[in-house]
Amino acid sequence: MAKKRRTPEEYSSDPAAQEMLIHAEEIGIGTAFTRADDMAPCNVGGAGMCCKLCGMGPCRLTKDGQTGVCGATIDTIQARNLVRAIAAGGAAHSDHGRDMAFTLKAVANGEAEGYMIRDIAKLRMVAQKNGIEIKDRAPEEIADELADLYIAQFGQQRGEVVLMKNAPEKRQKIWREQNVLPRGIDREVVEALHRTHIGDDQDPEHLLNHAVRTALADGWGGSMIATDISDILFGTPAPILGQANLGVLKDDMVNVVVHGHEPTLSEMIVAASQDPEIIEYAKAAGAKGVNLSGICCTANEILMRQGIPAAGNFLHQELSILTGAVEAMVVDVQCIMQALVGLAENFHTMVITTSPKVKLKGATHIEFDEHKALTIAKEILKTSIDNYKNRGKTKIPQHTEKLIPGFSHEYINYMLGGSYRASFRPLNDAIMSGRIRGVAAIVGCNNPRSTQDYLHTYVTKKMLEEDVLVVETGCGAIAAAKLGLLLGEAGLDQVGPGLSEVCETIGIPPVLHMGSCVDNTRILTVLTQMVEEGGLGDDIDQIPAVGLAPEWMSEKALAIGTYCVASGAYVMFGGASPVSGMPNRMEDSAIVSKYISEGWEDIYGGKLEFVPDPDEMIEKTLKHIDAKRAALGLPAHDPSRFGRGGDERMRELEELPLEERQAALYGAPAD
Ligand code: NFS
Repeated sequence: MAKKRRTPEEYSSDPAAQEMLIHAEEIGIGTAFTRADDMAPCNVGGAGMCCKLCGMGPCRLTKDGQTGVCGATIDTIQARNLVRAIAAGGAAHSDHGRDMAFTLKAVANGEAEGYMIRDIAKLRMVAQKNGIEIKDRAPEEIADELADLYIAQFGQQRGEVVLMKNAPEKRQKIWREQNVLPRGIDREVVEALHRTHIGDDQDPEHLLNHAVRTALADGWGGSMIATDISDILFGTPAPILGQANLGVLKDDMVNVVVHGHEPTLSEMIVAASQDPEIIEYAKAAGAKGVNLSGICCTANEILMRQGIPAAGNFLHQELSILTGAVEAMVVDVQCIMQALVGLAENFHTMVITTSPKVKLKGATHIEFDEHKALTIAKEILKTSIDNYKNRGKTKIPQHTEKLIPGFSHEYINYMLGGSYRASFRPLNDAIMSGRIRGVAAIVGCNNPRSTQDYLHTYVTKKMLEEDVLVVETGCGAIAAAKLGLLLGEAGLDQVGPGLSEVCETIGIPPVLHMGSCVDNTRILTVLTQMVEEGGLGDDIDQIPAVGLAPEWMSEKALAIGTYCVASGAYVMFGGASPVSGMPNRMEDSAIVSKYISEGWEDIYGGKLEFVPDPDEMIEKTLKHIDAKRAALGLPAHDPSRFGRGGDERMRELEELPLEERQAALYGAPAD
């Protein structure tokens, strides 16, 4: 019997997606949305209660007191599964960082065709922070030494990963005391795999300790390396006008969609697409030119640096092919659905894999090599252009929204004080005065088990009403973009009065797009700089801030959540918990959930919780922010104090008798 299908509105809150899903149904093609309907998730595995680490199992633990064949208890099994997921997520981010480091090395040595060091100021800043001499040295020389230092962090066996020093002093002390400072990035991932092998580490708390160490190696290690080097090679992002959603595809142009994560390839495709030779080639094929757009974090990388439009987030990858207007989808690593190849066979679209690490059966493989990047990028584009003639009927939903991405921590610092007074002071002051109640980082994926973009945008909108400044990355940022929440002053009427005052004064949108998922490290840097600026405590856990991943699905999200918790943040995930257990049936299956929440909070001041109900997530967020405000001795959030424009307020004051006016302006005189 066919499973019950959800309606297009239940699948996605994005009208472009709804249109494409209706189209898919009409032409009888399945997508992740319908596959999610057809595939009921396994309750036992989903709750983390299945162990398949050895050949004596898989062991499904469903009764109180039951153990695996080896005697493993439910909490050990859940902890092991979580550690493995975090190791995989951290490995993905960090391997991306490693590739960036090798590219930097090649650029420094003049061996990387087409690349250059675009942001010398950032190179010098990062090098100096890492103790590398910068005086009287050429950028290439500095870059070479920095590349060597960063490459060494992966294989380092002893000591501490150098980037850990970027965290507040107090935080580093906690990590040192807990013995969770990563020694080397690869070492922690390997040890995570070793410890979770049959018959190794079987103390859940001890295992979860290593989950923290592995996640820290990602957040303050591999991911931070990826962000630093991307900025050095391609420029530190600054606000730029962009567009998002499927309407960015063009009927009269060769549409090439780049999808995945690493900017090394996508940046070169951007460069190649502007090459006169390629434009001519496209024109000779009967098109007006090449129209590039991005999906997932690749979209974020080229959107925030080059203003290249984003065709969409994770769940848009299939939908973009369904338009029939995509000549090629060029992918590298991570978040690429295997279903793309089968889907593309219904159209003329070529799926082109490029990474030596990622192949899909049936896709065209054009392997990328940073030493010959521009040549390969041109080859990819020519192959895509050659495919234009095969295009059939198209159906491009006419939905796009403008956005302003590009709020790197450097830019936030600059915009708050200008070149001469760049500082986080105004942000801290706005939080201390109560204009900004707190900060929420809303990040992470789409998940076809919930309505696409709905949770992201619902929670974001509620936060804004409550004067909570929102920063976003990854697919969450694209969700907000598609809804028009990342636009200057356009949405300020829906923003709380205090936050709206701040946004108007500085001239920023109330939701700041900070980049891709590896760029969550920018959020760590902002939090650290807020601590250093003073007035909000002496460690990250004291700042009135939360991290939310309402529609998470990837192991990378678990790694991010964990390093944020270890850094002191309260992190809530929506959707299902991979360690939920079945507490009603098996009491011990709640041990791990309790430990990553209350246990980690005792140690790190941050906690990890899974909260499927968005209203509960919002309530908990505000409660946490208010509690942190109270602990810092800051005034309680009171929106009635803010929100009237300066002129309006002056006119009101003019009506008052002199004494009252003075009291209102300067406070009541002291007795
Ligand atoms: Ni992040 Fe970026 Fe998107 Fe989720 Fe995938 S693209 S690295 S994992 S789905 S946010």
